[in-house]
This record gives sequence, C-alpha cells and structure tokens, in this order.
Amino acid sequence: MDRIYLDNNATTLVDPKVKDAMEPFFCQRYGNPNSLHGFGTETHPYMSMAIDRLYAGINADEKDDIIINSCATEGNNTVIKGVYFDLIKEGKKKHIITTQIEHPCVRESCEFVKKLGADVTFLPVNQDGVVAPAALKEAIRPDETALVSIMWANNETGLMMPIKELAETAKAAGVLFHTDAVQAIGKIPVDVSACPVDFLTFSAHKFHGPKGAGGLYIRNGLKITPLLHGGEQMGGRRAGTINVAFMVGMGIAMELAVNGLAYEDKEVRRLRDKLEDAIVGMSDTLVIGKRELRTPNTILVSVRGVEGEALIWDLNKQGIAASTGSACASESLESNPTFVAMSMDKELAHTGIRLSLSRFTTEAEIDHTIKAFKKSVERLRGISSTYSGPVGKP
Ligand code: 7TS
Repeated sequence: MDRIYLDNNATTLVDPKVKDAMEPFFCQRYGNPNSLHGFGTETHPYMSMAIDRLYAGINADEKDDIIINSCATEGNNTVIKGVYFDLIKEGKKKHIITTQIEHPCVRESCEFVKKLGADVTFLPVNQDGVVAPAALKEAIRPDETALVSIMWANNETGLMMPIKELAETAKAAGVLFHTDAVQAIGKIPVDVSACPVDFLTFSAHKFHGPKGAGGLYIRNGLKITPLLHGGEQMGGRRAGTINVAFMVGMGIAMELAVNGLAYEDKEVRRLRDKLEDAIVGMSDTLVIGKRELRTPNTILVSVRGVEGEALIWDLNKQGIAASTGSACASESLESNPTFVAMSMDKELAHTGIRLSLSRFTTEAEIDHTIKAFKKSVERLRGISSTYSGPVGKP
C-alpha cells in the first residue's frame, strides 16, 4: 500500500470529475465573465449552472444570495466584520455571541471586532461537547445582541451542534444567526430552507472541490457590508474577478457531495466505525464524543502514554496521514475547550490525533491503518517513560 490519507477534515482530494469539469476554463474558455466579447459571455451559462448546483446543494431559495469567494475564512470574516460595520459601529447593538470551539477564522475575527469595541461572549460546550440552546438563550441580550455565530460541526471532534434549535433560539429573539458549515457539507444534510440560518459559509476543498473557492449564503434581502470593495462582481457584494474554473468545480463538487450523502452515512460511517472499534478495543484509548453526535467520517482519539504528535510522526513513517486536530490551530489539545468541558480523565485526554475519512477511503486502507496504528502505539508505549500498562491492572 502506497500512502493513506486520513486527514480529510483539513482538505480533500479533488474529485477527478471536478478536475475534468474545470479543465476547459484554463486555456479555452478563459475570458473574464465581465467582458462584453464572446470570450467573456460564453462563460455565463457555465456560471449559472454552477450557481444552480450550489443553490440545490443547500436547498436555498431563489431570493437568497450565494456569494462566491475564496474560502471559508473569507466568508466567516465577511459576516463578522460586516455585522460589526452594519450594526455595532453605529452603536445600535454591540454584542456578538460565538463559542469557544470555533475555527480560528471565526474566533480571531471576533477578537478583532472586540478590539474595535464589540462585546463578545464565547460560549462553552456542555459535557457532550455541544452548545446547548438553553445556554444560548441565556446569553442573548435582546436589545444588544447583533449576531450569533456557531459552527454546524466541529473540525476536530466532528461533533455536530443542534443548529436548527440554536438558529430558532436566535431568531425567536430577533438576532441574526450565522453558521460555519464547512465540516457539515458533504457529510450530513444541510438544508437552509428547513433551518432558519441567515448566513452560512462553506469551502469547496472540504468536499472534493478545489482549494481557493468558497461560498457565503445570505438569506433573502439581508444587507451586509462587503469585505472587499472594488468592481461590481457578485452584485457588488464581493469585488474581484470571478474565478470561473473554481466556481464550476465547486458547483460539481457540491452536487457530487450531496448525491453522495447516503454513501457517506452508510459506507464512510461503517469504515469509520470499524477503525474506531479497533482503536477503542485497545487498552487505554479514548475517542472524544458520542458516535451518534459526530459526523460520520471523524475520530478524535487520545491514547494514554502517547503524545499525539509522536503518534502522527510514527504513522506518517508508515505512510498514513493523520493530524493533531486543526492544521490552523497550533495549541495543544490540553487547552481544547471540548476536552475541558467534557471533564474526562485529564491525563488520557491530554493529547490526541484526528483521523478523518472521505468517500475515497477504502476498506483495505482502513484494515492497513488498524494494523499500523497498533504497531505505532506499541512502539511508542515501549519507549514512553510515563506509560506503565493499562490502568487498573497490576
Ligand atoms: N471553518 C472550519 C470549521 C474549518 O474546519 C476550516 C478549516 C475553516 C473554517 C477554514 O477553511 P478555509 O476554506 O478558509 O480553508 N479547517 C482545517 C482543519 O481542521 N485542519 O486544517 C484546516
């Protein structure tokens, strides 16, 4: 076996069908869509098809907007800074609620607007590792809260938040609701018509599309100050020449991802559970979060006596790619708010590794990973001075 990729929450392989669909837009249909000549106008039907696929993928209404941008980091920055400029700077409202478990692009955007004068609450998660609607309800200040921003699924644990209830809680109080759905699209159904979110961000490279392409869904009629000023692209909501190739690729990737949801729920879940059962069957290992509360592809596991980083390096030597959590967060899992909140065995939950599968992961790869994982843990425990055998045994 050559190499095995189990870091799909960081990024994914571009589906060959997506790559093929993008190909003509580099050297043949490369016109600027805003140009009036044929090179420009011939791109328009392809852009419409792409946007239709994105609308269908999240079940958006035609009155809603989807702004094509460069990544989820851009979408999340746009919402938080846009709301700051629209509602907070003018002194109408001043409060934003987010959580302690958001991706750094949400967390740091909130820290940024906090420095400019916004008041930000970072909600903790409960013992299941999720944000409880009751906690959100309590944190909302009806006359002051401008925005709630809560991720749909966490990138490190795979834990899914009760987004519908959270969005309903915010809407009942008349507060705007944003969700970072990067780790939900292609893993679980995402339907904006069934869930009253105002803003939703996604990123193509997390569902087998190209890196550098993302989308920001905005519910009907909502105005938001743009992050990028310039040309009139995206109806004046996001300036910059449209990357037609990536937009087309993202559209196809969305369609394939949504068509693959049943496979994800059945087959990817079966392979994930097989790997997880084998890991949990080893002594002194802990998987974070109840299975039924997690996306079907993710495992965050902690192994007593073994540093996460050491395990990653050892697996890497065996050709297996895993991660210590988010590639964007350098802090150790010791300070991961989910671990802290779940108040589990602190020594065991001290450090961990994330294994994330995709629809391209095969059974043979999982079987190989199970053997390699056991080998790595035995080797590393053999050289660890802190591990002295399973707890509870002499
Ligand atoms: N939001 C979430 C929930 C993410 O998981 C990521 C990337 C982003 C936003 C940023 O997306 P981008 O489109 O700007 O790249 N998360 C990770 C990760 O877990 N490991 O590496 C990147």
